Amino acid sequence: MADPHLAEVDPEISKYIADEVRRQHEKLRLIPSENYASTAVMEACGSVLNNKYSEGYAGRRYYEGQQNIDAIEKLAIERLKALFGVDHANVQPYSGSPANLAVYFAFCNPGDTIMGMGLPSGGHLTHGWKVSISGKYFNAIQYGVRRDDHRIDFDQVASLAREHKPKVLFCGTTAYSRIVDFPKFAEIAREVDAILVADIAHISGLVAGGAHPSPVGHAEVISSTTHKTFRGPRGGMIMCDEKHRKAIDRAVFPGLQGGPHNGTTAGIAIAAKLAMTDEFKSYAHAVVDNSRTLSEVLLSRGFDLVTGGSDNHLILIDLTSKDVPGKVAAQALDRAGMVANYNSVPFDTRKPFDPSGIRLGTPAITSRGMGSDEMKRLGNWMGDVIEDVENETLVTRVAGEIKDLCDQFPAPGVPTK
Ligand code: DSN
Repeated sequence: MADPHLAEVDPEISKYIADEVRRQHEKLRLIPSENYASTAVMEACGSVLNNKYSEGYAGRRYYEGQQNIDAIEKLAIERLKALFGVDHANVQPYSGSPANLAVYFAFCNPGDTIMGMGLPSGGHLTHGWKVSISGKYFNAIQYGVRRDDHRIDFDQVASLAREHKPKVLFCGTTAYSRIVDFPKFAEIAREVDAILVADIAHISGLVAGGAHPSPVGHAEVISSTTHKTFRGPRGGMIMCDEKHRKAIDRAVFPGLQGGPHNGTTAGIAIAAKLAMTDEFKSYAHAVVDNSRTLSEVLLSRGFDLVTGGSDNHLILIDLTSKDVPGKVAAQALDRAGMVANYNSVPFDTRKPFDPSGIRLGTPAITSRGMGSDEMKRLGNWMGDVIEDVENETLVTRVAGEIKDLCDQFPAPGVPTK
């Protein structure tokens, strides 16, 4: 059977991919949940592993021909156990949302009480927000941040937990720029006999690299995506104490999913191997250093940062004082070569589709090797554009300067030729 290359089979898709390569090269990608996976990870994801079905777990599959897949999945699991210091890892969840759904399925029945951080405060949809299955199928109690400093309101977490006695207490965030205090959550979970689940999707690379405290020893279950600060493939993982191994494995398969995506499993194994290196530890710390530097420049430009700064990879800006809606700012920044996302801020008076803030982060630009000097330039470009959003001459000039900068910092996994 003829087997021509993509450019010949489907020139339209081929062109879009080529355009995306260019976009990912010549813009500063600031969406904090995005990154550049390494070439090695990309190779595994695009390999023949795509062609194999492997329902079940290593040594207990429902299909033959698993000689290589079993070895790959075992390697991924062993490396994650060593890297994070956990008893068990399941690497089959298709991504973060299915991972969290599997956690609920492992421990809860429909109607049970669960608790998580509300989306408007920086939690994730799957932590019980009303439009998600986690908010519809469970009695979801939502905690938030304090009005005065926008930090997690632990008095509220404790009083809601005592009142509602959730089976599962989720901690972990998607739009929160500070350290998550896992020991404090664990204390509350213990008091009400809840299972503490730490969703470290955003920070798993920082945890692996020692740039954010680990939830291990505090949370009995840890869920994550694998493609954010962890720099792996698009995927998910659940790590847990030995006592929960069976419940988690059963919930993922056959509870929720069919065959695992084996190319992704290999990508997770590779990412875990890379995350054990000193180079990765330096990367994780550089992500945080860059976020701090960028925060300082933005503060010096008069921006109002939620919580007043950042000690992780992420910055949330409330643009109310600049009198520019988040969406307008995000669109102008994109035209100028800086890709962030518009985002609600805590206690936002605007609607989620047209909110007051923008969210940005340093994982991807740090993967390109950018550092303090580049953060200073970036903060000032952002200030210039947001303070003059309709100035297309400025936007074009900044986009050109950013392209020149990007040419000096090739991105991992993005072919330049
Ligand atoms: N976790 C989301 C984000 O932070 O972008 C995606 O689900």
